[in-house]
Amino acid sequence: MKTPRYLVNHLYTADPSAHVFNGKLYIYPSHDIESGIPENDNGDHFDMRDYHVFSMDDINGEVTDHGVALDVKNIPWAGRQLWAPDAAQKDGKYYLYFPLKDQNDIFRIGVAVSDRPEGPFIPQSDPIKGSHSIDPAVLEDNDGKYYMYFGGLWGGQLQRYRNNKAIENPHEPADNDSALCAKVAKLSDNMLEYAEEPRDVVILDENGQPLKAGDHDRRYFEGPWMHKYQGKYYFSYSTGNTHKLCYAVGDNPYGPFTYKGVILTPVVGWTTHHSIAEFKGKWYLFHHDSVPSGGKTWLRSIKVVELEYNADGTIKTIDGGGK
Ligand code: FUB
Repeated sequence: MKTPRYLVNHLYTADPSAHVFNGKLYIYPSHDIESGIPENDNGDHFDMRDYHVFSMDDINGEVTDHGVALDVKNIPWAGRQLWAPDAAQKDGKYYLYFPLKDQNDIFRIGVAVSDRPEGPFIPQSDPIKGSHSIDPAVLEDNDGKYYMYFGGLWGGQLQRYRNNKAIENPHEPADNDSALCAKVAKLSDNMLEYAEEPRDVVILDENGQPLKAGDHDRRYFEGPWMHKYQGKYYFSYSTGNTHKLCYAVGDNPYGPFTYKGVILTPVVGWTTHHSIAEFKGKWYLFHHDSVPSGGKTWLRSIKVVELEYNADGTIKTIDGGGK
């Protein structure tokens, strides 16, 4: 399969995080709805209220919708906006990580727990201590350690922080300064907390210099994902306002990572957000676009396409079909 295919058409879904648990493929997407809130740079129109989990036995087979796995009305600390989630498995338990604004309209990252990969998930009573911003993505490394990557600019509020502390006048750095970075933190043994202060995920250019804030074609914006291929760590992400999915490669989960190129050119819609998973010996890119809704940026549909590597470990660029 090299032509992207839509996975479901009975719901609008986005931000698909795919994992293989117990030999089956599970997808943890956002569930887009028509909220009636006008589109703005703060992303208020992405006013999602629950998650559904999907599973597949085969990449070309049927997609099972397991129904509502977590509802905002059951999250004790909830304000609004359930954005892009991810999941992890440890010792027979499943953890759903999700960004949500608290009652002060500040994005935090929450955890909900289940005995089953498809949920339902029971939310913890508070967000992860010290968490901020959006888009959690969890790597289970081969040594049994788990790392959470997160962060998003603009509506994702990353520009409100420096060194994990809120600043008085939220702003992005000047174009010639180093770009803001995604963050990474090792998770605690119980999977419910950060085991350390989140660190910067630094992306270097071809000269070994951190990407600049003005380098909108390559700098990190949101939607982090980490996968391992042939022993290397592939950090991939969205460039936001230039609408690309890019990647950078490093030797360990913390980086630094060296910029390598574009995985997916822009799609129809504004956001682009993905995950990468190996299933039955092939690699796949899960992503979304807004074609089925006629281009409504807040009503997206998830897709899958095979991902191919060149012999040197670089990824072959896929055409997203947008401009
Ligand atoms: O789905 C809401 C937000 O849009 C996600 O959290 C971002 O990554 C972007 O896809």
